Amino acid sequence: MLIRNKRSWELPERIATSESVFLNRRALLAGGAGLVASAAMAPHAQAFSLFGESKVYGAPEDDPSTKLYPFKRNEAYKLDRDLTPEGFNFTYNNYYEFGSSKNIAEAAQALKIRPWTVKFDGMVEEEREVDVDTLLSAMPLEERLYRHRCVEAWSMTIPWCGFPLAALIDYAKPLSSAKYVRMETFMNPAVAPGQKTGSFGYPWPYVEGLTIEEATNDLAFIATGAYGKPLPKQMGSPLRLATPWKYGFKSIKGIVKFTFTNERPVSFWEEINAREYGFWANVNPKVPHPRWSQAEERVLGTRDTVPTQLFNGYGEQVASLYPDTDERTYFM
Ligand SMILES: Nc1nc2c(c(=O)[nH]1)N[C@H]1C(S)=C(S)[C@@H](COP(=O)(O)O)O[C@H]1N2
Ligand SMILES: [Mo]
Repeated sequence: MLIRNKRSWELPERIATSESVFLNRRALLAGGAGLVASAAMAPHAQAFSLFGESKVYGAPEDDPSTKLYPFKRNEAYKLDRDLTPEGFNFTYNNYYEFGSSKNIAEAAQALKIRPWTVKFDGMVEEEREVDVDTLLSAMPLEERLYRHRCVEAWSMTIPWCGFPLAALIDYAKPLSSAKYVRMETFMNPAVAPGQKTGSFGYPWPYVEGLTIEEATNDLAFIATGAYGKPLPKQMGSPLRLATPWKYGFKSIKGIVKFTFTNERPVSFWEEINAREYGFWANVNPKVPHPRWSQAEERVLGTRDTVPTQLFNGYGEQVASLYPDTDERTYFM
C-alpha cells in the first residue's frame, strides 16, 4: 500500500475554497462585530475592510496583465487553515512608502504601475532592463496558497499568482560566482510621501536580499497577483516577493531592480535597526523580537491565536538551507 505522508503545509483542498471564506465570514459576524462593523451590510466578502466603511481597493483597473488571470493553481502548496478573505489582505497593509499605519491602501493608488521596467545588474552575464509585461510573458505563471507571517505577530493566508523566483534568476543569467540577490523598491517621493526626506528619516529605497540558494529554493516566489487577479497596488504591484518561511518584512514590494552580488546586502530594516531586524529573519517561535514574542500569532480574519511554527511551517522545504543549529543564527 502506498502511504503518502502529508507534508506540514498540505491539507485537504476544501480548506482553501470560497466556502471556508464564507464560514470565516460567519464566524466573524458572530464574534468580531466591532472589527467588521460594515460586514453585516456587505453582500460580498470583498467588501470587508478592517477599517469599517472605507473603500476596498482591489486589482488596478488599468492593469494590462488582467487578461492573463487567473493562473493555474500549483496543488503542491496547500494551507493548514482557511484562506483569509481578500478584503483583509486588501486593507491591512504594511507599505511604509505610503505611511506607517496599516491603512495605506488609498494612498498607494497614486503609484503608477505602467510603464514599469525591471533592471538586472551587478554580477550578470549582461546588464539589462525589461518591461514588466515582457518579463511576465517569459515566466511560468501559477497560483500558490501561502501563509504570511509578520514579525508583529499577526498572520494571513493568500492565494498568490506569480512565478518562482528561480525562473527570474534563470532569466537574469547571474554569474556563477554571485552569492546574493539584492532587490530594490521603486523610488519616487512625489507619489510615495513616506520616502520624503524627513518624514521618517529612513534609508530609502526599500532593499531586501536573499542568498542565491534561498532565492532558487522552490518556495521563493514573485507575486504579480492575488485572489486570481492582478495585485492591488497596496500589496506591492506589479512585482512583490513572497518568502513564506521568513518574516513579512523580507517580502519586498514594488520591485524595480535585481542586483547580483558577492556581498551580503544590508536590508532596509536591518540598516534601521539590526538588533531587531536581521538579514535572515526566518520565523522561529523561540526567538523573540525585542518588542513581540514570536511564540504565537493572531490569525487575521478569525478570532484565533495559534502557536507559531519553526520556519512558519515550511521547514521541510527550507531547513536544509540553514545547517547551523544554533538557536539564534538565521532567526534574526
Ligand atoms: N517596499 C516595501 N515592501 C514591504 C514593506 C514596506 O514597508 N515597503 N513592508 C513589509 C512588511 S513589514 C510586511 S508584513 C509585508 C506586508 O504585506 P501585505 O501588506 O501585502 O500584507 O510587506 C513587506 N514589504
Ligand atoms: Mo511585517
